[in-house]
Amino acid sequence: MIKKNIIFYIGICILLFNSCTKEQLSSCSTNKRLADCLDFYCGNVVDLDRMDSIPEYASIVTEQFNSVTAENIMKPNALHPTRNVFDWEEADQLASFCQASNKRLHGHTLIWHKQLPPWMYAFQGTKSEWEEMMRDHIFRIVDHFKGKVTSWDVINEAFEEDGTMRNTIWLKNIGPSYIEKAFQYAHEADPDAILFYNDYNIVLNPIKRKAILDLCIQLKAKGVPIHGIGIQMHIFNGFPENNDISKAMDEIWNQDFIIHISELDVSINVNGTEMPVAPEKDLDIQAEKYLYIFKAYDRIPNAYKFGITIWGVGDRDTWIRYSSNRDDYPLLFDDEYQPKKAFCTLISEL
Ligand code: 9MR
Repeated sequence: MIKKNIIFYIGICILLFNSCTKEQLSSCSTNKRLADCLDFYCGNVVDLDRMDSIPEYASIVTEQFNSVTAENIMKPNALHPTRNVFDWEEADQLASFCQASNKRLHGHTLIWHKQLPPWMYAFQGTKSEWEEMMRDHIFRIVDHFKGKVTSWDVINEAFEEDGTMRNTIWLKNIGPSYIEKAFQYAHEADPDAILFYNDYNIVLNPIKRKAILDLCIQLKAKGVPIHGIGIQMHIFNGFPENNDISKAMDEIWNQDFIIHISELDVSINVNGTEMPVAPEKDLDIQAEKYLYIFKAYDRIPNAYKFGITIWGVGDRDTWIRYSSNRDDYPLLFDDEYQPKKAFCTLISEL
């Protein structure tokens, strides 16, 4: 059930919110919508528990963004917990929220090596049985969300840093063709869905970028329905260099692939030192980095802009703190959900 407070926020924000006009830009206020400052979609990842229990979180998601990615509830272990059972409940709630608040929903992710249900890791079968299992997984999910989910990360993180294909259960049991098959199954289920290959270190690592791009070009030439590349963009204040960010984007759209900056966050603590408070100077650098990325993205041709998705709302929500176990402040809002320098800079400069 979609909770009442979410519906309440949708109503309030329609009444209160100003669009992003130049006259209103003198102060940093969350009464200006980030999405209104842009002519491309701007999204965030959503966690339904936080949506329901933290009003500030819910209001930022509802008010500032016009696109949504599920942080975890549309991954294989959540949607497909046992061989013949799919669990749509939470993802359906999210889809209803997106429909009610007029937000685009991006599906993340169909095929990955992580967050798979135990039965999938343990599956035994011939190559064709594996293909059939993968087809059933993809087809049933994409078909269920047809008309509600605009786009899918069909394949997530299939390459290693040295440019070889990651030795996942999919590669081991089906072979390299699992990638093109996955795109075909998704396309069969929803011919209107925009289909992405999504990965990290695409900017930082030219070897990995080339391997991904080469494969995508080759598949597209064969008629495989692969439309875009998701550049996750989990980056740092100091790197990658700004020029490299633009160069990587240019290389991708020049090959006729739509670009989704799909998981943006800008870490300020590369060394993982103790950092109980975010230093002002680092937050200033972070703001410039965010601004550069948004401006560089804005410069690519409109036809190739799928949008930018930020990977978390307030700093306290970031995956970096609990996955990498380090102090960090990589997002647009602080631990109390107040706008940071990065948010204010985007609102005033874009
Ligand atoms: O943010 C997600 C976090 O809550 C999960 O614990 C983690 C598990 O692997 O996945 C995080 O999201 C990842 C995304 O699905 C794929 N790219 C990297 C993201 C950060 O790890």
